[in-house]
Amino acid sequence: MSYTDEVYDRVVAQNPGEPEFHQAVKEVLDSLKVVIDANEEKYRSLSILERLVEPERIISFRVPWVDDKGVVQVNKGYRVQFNSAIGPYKGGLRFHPSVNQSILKFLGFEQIFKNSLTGLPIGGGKGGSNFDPKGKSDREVMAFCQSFMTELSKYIGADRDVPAGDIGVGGREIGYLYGQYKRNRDLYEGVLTGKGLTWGGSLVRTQATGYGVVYILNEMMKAHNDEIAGKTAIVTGSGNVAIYAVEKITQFGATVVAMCDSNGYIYDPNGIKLDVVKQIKEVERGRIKEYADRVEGAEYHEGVGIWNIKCDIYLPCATQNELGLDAVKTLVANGTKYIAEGANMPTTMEATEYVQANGVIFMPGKAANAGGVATSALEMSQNSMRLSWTAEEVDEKLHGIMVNIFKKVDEASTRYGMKDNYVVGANIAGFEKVVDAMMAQGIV
Ligand code: NDP
Ligand code: 2IT
Repeated sequence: MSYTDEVYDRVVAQNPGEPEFHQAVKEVLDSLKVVIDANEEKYRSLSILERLVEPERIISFRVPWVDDKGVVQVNKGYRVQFNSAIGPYKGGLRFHPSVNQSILKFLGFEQIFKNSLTGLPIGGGKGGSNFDPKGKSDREVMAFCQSFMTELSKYIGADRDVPAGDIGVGGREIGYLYGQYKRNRDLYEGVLTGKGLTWGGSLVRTQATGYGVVYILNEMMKAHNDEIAGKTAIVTGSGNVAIYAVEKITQFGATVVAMCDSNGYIYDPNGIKLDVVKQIKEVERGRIKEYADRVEGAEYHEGVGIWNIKCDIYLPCATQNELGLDAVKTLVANGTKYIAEGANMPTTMEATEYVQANGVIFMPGKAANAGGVATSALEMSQNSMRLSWTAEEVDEKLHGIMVNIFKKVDEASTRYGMKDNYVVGANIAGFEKVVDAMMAQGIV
């Protein structure tokens, strides 16, 4: 049995009930097979893969807080500190009722390779809670965040572990978390990213993930003698990543005809009016359904099925495993040519294999959505320098980073004889830097 298969079996046996973690590990190990096989003795003797799939540390804690009715609520809190070979742990916090250890381990594992691809000195981590911010008052969100940070603050720091946002964690939550960290630790330091502009945040961090998806999409389309202008696109979700992917792809000349949330999707053949979506989602914290009430000619469809709409470009920007085999069969049949993942692991393994086998150019999340964490790392740089860059400077650096990621991914896939297989390219290119650092640092 190959070393990669052995380690995968070990992960399944030793981490029962963690299907998302198994899935993320399988995809990476399958890609790495060509690299590992060529150096099997060396990697085996150092147990490199066994170490790579085992988080350095997982912190799991109780989060008690009091709701507006005076009732004491208890949530689970976690931080997975996965790998610090190339820098302090870095990765978002997710607040969503579905959060569990499996999901955070998959996200932390992916983050190792994503952060490596950025070229910046950041290790891999992820955290969060099964707390559901939906329908909660600001005071309830603050009470939860303060309790969560009271415990988390013991384990993080500007040179140790730097969390940020993810699903359910945006500027409001980062503010409450930062305030409590500062109060507990009495340190004004860059311990979180995605901060507000008056207290250490970076310009363009809000837009960075979505913009980065479109910058790398542009590179991959150019490499196939094509362009974004004039194309029809679907962007799933309607949160932070989705909104700024729509903004940028529209600037590049595409028409976005559909978006969604977890209740249903909107179809607007005239092109999504992003100011309306921003008002509903960023200001009112409402449902995407309301778009159809406000925009003439737009339709709302309850439930799933956004992929039934014809498009050239599909950007899944909501959540893991949102895009399955039946959905991609429809996309392929309707002529979709490009998929770039704004979300983390939104496409199932079978669906990924199907689109790759059917001529769709596919960019995996760990490359496509790396602009968010890359700009977080730029926020850390600015905090360390105690200076702020202009929006133009940050955007230019972000653009350069995404162009470089495309080059690295393309080069690695070509080097191993799998040109255009960007899944393999991203996993190998991400792995190479991390494994080099792990080997240099000895058995730790
Ligand atoms: P937000 O909380 O801002 O938005 C999430 C969006 O996805 C919402 O519209 C939400 O709808 C929707 N959604 C969630 N679950 C489902 C579902 N099961 N079906 C349909 N829609 C769903 O999160 P982000 O935009 O920050 O994150 C989106 C994805 O991007 C995640 O996978 C995240 O890990 C990834 N990501 C985020 C980065 C960032 O910088 N924020 C960086 C890199 C990746 P609803 O409101 O109904 O829940
Ligand atoms: O998945 C991700 O890369 C993020 N949620 C962003 C992490 C970060 O530290 O900015």
